[in-house]
Amino acid sequence: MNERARPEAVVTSLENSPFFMPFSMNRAFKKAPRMLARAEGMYYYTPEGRKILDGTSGLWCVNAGHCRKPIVEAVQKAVATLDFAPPFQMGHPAAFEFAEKLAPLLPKGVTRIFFTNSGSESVDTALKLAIAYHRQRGEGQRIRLIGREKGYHGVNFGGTAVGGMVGNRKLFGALVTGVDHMRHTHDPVKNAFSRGQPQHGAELAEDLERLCQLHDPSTIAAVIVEPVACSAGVYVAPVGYLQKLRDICDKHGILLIFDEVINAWGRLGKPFAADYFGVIPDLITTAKGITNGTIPMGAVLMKENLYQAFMTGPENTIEMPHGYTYSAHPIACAAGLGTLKVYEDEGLLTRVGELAKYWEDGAHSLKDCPNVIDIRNLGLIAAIELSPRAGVVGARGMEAHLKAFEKGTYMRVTGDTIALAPPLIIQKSEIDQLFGTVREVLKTLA
Ligand code: PXG
Ligand code: PLP
Repeated sequence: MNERARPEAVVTSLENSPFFMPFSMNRAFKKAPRMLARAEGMYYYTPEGRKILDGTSGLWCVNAGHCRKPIVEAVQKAVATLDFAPPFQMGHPAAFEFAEKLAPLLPKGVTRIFFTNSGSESVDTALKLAIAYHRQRGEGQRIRLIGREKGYHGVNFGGTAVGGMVGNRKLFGALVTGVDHMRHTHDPVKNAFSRGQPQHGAELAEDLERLCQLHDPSTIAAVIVEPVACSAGVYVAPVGYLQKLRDICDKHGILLIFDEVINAWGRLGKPFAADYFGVIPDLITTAKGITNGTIPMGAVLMKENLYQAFMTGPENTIEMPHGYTYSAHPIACAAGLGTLKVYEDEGLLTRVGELAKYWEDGAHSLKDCPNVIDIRNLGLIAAIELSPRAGVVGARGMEAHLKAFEKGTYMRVTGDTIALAPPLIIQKSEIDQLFGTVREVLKTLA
């Protein structure tokens, strides 16, 4: 591995850069940038050649590790063969091949795949499909959408509206009408330091029944939840909670959407969280790990009856007036096919089953560190929640992020919660290294 200094690549000043960085502290970053120049396997390398352990799979997406050869080669070949093909009223073989290869991996009864380019697009697509599905069946009054507090469903209008992270909503006005939210499931009094699924909180699903009674259930189109809510700080569905949601949805004819943008692709030791929890939703939104983060792509996966509801009427009509210029982009499909090959060859969609206990023990070993008020985990995901400094929520978390980067580890923080979800190829020695660094960082934090 080449760790030589590469002075030519070192950035001098970004202070006046025109780049408006997404979801970032632009001014602080441009004064003191943290740059990544290349990546391989479990590691990033800075322009100076410093080696950085990737503790959060990029942004929860690089499940097979970085720059994996089968994916890189598939993309190189694709870009030199068919740079673009129009996805409306035309096709290309890789789109059909990718859908064909994905189908056997989907949870039982989930059969059809609509391609998008991100998690946000998947969410807005799924919400539109839900409303349109009811309309197709003569229930056009079902237009309400139910999300949950602390939910993250991307940044498009629909996803922002059903999302439940206040900071992501407050700047954007009234968003979408007809949206309501269930309570979140975080109960630190009863559940702090739970290992895996919390024991308490199944009854919080009754909140959906309450909203049904408030709005009249026949006006509700769909409910969307993340089985493990990752962005807001890793909140795992309590034992029995998802099944209760499923039962209430069935009782009232409401569609259940699992947002598995992060939860899918082996993160919990199964291809999908629906498999892990044994609860099958009507629609699944996904993205990220579908191409290992290499090329942007997302997908909405649905049960057969959803697809069939649109396959009515004369054959010379467009059944679903929705889609993106880059839906099923040939290079994304190639990246997806390469990714599936790596997942399959290395058993990555189930590997976490063997690692989860070791990971859980590592995470909970940090319980004695200063300022730690909760630790949450499932599969290869862990959150270490720190108490906020008086009057400055997020400052301690951000400092942890900066110190970890100095010590050669990249990890996400949300507020004062450290969120870890490394590539699924991680070795036990690297798990030790990761939690060892977090321990060192926590010891030195004011
Ligand atoms: N739904 C869920 C559950 C997500 O986690 C999206 C939708 C949106 O996907 P796109 O591809 O449009 O970003 C996400 C994305 C973080 C973090 O650090 C999480 C996401 C994105 C960026 C940062 O928690 N999740
Ligand atoms: N990844 C892919 C793409 C698969 O098709 C399968 C199994 O069908 C798996 C992973 C599971 O791998 P294993 O059976 O080696 O655990």
